[in-house]
Amino acid sequence: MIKLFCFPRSGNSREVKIVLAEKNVSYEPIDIHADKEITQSPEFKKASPKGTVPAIIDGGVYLSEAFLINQYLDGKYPNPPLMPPTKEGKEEVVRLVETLDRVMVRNIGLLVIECLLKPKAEQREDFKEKKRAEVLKAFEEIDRLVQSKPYLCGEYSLADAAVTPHVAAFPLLGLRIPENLKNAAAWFERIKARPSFEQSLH
Ligand SMILES: N[C@@H](CCC(=O)N[C@@H](CS)C(=O)NCC(=O)O)C(=O)O
Repeated sequence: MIKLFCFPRSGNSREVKIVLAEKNVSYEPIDIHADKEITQSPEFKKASPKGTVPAIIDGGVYLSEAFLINQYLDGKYPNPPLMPPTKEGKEEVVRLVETLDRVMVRNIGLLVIECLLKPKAEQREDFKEKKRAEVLKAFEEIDRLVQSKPYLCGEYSLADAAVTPHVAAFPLLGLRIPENLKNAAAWFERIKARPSFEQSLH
């Protein structure tokens, strides 16, 4: 069975949990915060040389980075497919995930640190406002993408899985989907209605 190194509140780990749920693949979650020795183990270090989660061990395969893991899973468990069938379609998903990671997901990560991990007295309000504005700017692109299709690249794909946990964290970060972005709001309702949303919570 696949071993997934993770911790319950890790958004990046949830990206992988979503894909495992979509594909109905069972796995053994290993909470790296449950025991300090886990991160010191040769197994974890081999799976995740940078020490980040998610990371997996699947037989002889050791892999980290959420999107790389998800591409691996999509190849190994092709049903249901979470990548478009054509080369151009696949390239579009990869490009979009890379772009959204740069312009949105990283800024959400910085907001998590600033809003949730720092003591209140050390939090910089101006920094939070700047990052919130950058996230919402990027969100306009999501609204545009789902204007005429149900999901970011047409059918539900790894691109949707890649951003779901980070959008789900909005309320914790003083963010909400702006009312004028009705397409994006409807897209996120569709995402939340998928069983993988609840199944990936823990
Ligand atoms: N680009 C990586 C980011 C992984 C990452 O930053 N994970 C966080 C948890 S959400 C982590 O492991 N933080 C602990 C650390 O950096 O030591 C991915 O997509 O997997």
